Amino acid sequence: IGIHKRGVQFPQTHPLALAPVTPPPPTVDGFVKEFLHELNTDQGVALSRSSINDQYTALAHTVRNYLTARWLETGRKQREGHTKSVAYLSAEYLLGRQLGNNLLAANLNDVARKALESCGLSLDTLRAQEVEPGLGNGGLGRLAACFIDSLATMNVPCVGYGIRYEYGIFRQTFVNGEQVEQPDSWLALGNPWEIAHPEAAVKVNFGGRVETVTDEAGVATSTWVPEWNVLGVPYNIMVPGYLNGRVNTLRLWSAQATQAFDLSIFNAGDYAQAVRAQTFAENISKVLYPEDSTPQGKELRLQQQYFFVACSLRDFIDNQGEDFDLRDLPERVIFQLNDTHPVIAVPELMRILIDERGFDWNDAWAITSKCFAYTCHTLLPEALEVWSVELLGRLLPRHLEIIYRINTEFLEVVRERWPDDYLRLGRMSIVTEYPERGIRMAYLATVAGIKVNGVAALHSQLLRDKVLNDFAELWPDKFINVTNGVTPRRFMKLANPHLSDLITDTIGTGWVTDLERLEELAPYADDADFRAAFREAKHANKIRLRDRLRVRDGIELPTDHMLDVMVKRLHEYKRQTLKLLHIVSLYEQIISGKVDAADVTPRTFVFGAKAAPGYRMAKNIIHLINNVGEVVNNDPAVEGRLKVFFPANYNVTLAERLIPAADLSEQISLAGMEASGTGNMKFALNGAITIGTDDGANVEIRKLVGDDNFFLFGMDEPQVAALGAKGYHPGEYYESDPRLKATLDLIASGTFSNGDHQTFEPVVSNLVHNDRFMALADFTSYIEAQAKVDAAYADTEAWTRSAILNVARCGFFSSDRSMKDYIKLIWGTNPVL
Ligand code: CR6
Repeated sequence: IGIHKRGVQFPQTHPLALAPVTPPPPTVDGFVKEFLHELNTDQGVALSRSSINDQYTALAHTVRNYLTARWLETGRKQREGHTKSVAYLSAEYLLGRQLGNNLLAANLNDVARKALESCGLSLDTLRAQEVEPGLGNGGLGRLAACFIDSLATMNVPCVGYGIRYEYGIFRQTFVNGEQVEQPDSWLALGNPWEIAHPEAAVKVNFGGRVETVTDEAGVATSTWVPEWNVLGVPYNIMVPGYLNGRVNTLRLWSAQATQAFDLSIFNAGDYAQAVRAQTFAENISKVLYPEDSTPQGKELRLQQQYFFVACSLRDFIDNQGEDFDLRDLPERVIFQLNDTHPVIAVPELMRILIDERGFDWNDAWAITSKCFAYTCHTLLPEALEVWSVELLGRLLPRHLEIIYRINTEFLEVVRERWPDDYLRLGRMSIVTEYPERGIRMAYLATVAGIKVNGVAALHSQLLRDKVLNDFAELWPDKFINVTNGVTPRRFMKLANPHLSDLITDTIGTGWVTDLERLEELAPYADDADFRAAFREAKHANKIRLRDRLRVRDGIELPTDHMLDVMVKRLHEYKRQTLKLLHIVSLYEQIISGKVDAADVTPRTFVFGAKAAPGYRMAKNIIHLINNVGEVVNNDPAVEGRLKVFFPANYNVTLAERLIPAADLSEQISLAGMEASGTGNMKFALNGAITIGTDDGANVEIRKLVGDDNFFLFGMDEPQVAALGAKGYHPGEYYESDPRLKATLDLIASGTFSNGDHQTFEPVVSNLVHNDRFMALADFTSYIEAQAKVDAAYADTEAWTRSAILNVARCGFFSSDRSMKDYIKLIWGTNPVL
């Protein structure tokens, strides 16, 4: 296995073979023909005998066929144009279902619907058959998916590189209110969107040792003698631009054993031993690590990271052709590092250049230090990856050696700038000594990257001022901000057809690819007819959500309540508990007779959240939310006023139904903790109003929509820092606010645990005695803001006006704009038309 020769010249080429086969323009009859052809020849079944999965697969292939010619064409132009590409390196892509998105991009929706109808089939049924590829945990993975959609839509050459996990993020179920994880076997029924290229497999080495020989002139040469290896098999997935005929590629790597199994051992009868090597190798791409923002320093995870990065670099370089001069690499590519997960690519490129291509250190570094840029997605110290030197040295000894040298040379630069500042040297060293000797991947990325960006204005500022402050002093121009964005194709056009149609009827179609044009809606906020139509769309979305939840979860969602939604990973810093305290407090006030139920605004609270399987506190919080729902939903005292639902297994598919239906968007993290958030943008763009802290991209949302159209509460980041410095004692808040005390006491009393006091003791005592994320400090302010929400909601026309202004003023949060910023500030790539 090596590079597979491509582009063989065939003699006597038939004229039809000169260009990719273009399918006839999509007519209903043409589509039916193509669909039946796929069903018969590819699935090998007659329509009358076909299963829904056969039909879905044939439909997917039909759509794929229509896109194929454009895909091949895109590839050809890219190769021949020698243009600079973006290679987006990301361990996660949370794609969501493909069928609907690709029908939309190819403008095949209506044709497909009619074609299927004429075969007695329903497009909606077939769409529901698709299992979404959940190859990501949350925001970071979904962001990558939005970015590649935008780049394709903007005609920018890009290849997304990642891992084809056999099992994505676990499927969450609840048993007696507690989270139970089930494997996500998303490939069980096949994946019609991918094309495997086993002939293009890449070999990846691991382990072993480094041998150094010094020649007579005293020049040392290092050779890596690895101990074992695996193959990376690429799977290509189309990334079609929206209605522009461009189709980029997402290339995901799957691990395979270099030797399938040992026949001699098998023949001797030890079957398990015979397949051991294979099992071991294939484990690498077996499953996505389900930690969000708090990576575990596990060996398999480092194997995954190196595996996909080594495959991707080799693939990109080989694709440049045999006589490509690697000195030109910076003109050909920018490797964008999505968080620290792919940072091992830096020493890998150095290794390729030095060990395989014979460059000396300085030349290799001159190239490498122009090829990478780094996006940081966090502020939590525990989220910054540090690899133990012991582990890294064992798995990648040559890379460790290279990292040490990078560090040595880097510290020289620091010493030159700040002679004798030993503390600073220690602080900035890529190699840390505590708690054990380790490699700080964020520092390595910062040293190597041409740019380092945060993901929202506040986040980037805090990176500069706090987390990476020493580096920002050394290289002030390296640090920039690119605020995150979301794709309006999936999260408006596809997810919210009612609102999208209304917008298009009002301002035309251009907004889908030029989201700032939503501004043109602003004047309509004052138009009573438009407001009525806007409300109608929201109501229709609540009905669509009700119908889905009824079938999916057996939930009966009231469609006449304010819909108050908090969906995101379960994390203490995001403060689902603060939301819960609000709900329990409302409930407590009613059942204790302090408030008349009739005076309470009818609200339905919906949560969606997965907890990392090993995160005990998060799981306890999930249990509590479910049990609060159980009690509240069955208590006649609050009937018609409060409902609390927690549909299991929140994912992209559910988000697409949930977000368009929401009235209130909960973005309540402790200020200075949420790097950006992207759910916040999706809600605002779909006409929900935000209640939120001054954190992440909330800051920018509020600035754009205006204070009147945003419910701000809580401490800001400087106040949080000041309180932390002074010493935070949550118990004082508990003692001094009777409403808070009553709320926490109600939980502690066992009301939500059949009288048992132990079940939720961890949550309660953590809040009262520790409360790292200061939920109690923000409680009063939050409750006051929620009272304002109730008052505002009572004025239907004013509320609708605010909601419309949220949509109109959030065009900035398109991922197309994010991509423009990356291009202008970092990549210097151009669209290729
Ligand atoms: N957990 C941030 O926490 C941000 C996304 C995408 C996160 C979140 O605020 O919107 O990245 N960070 O930039 C990490 O995953 C490390 C996330 O999704």
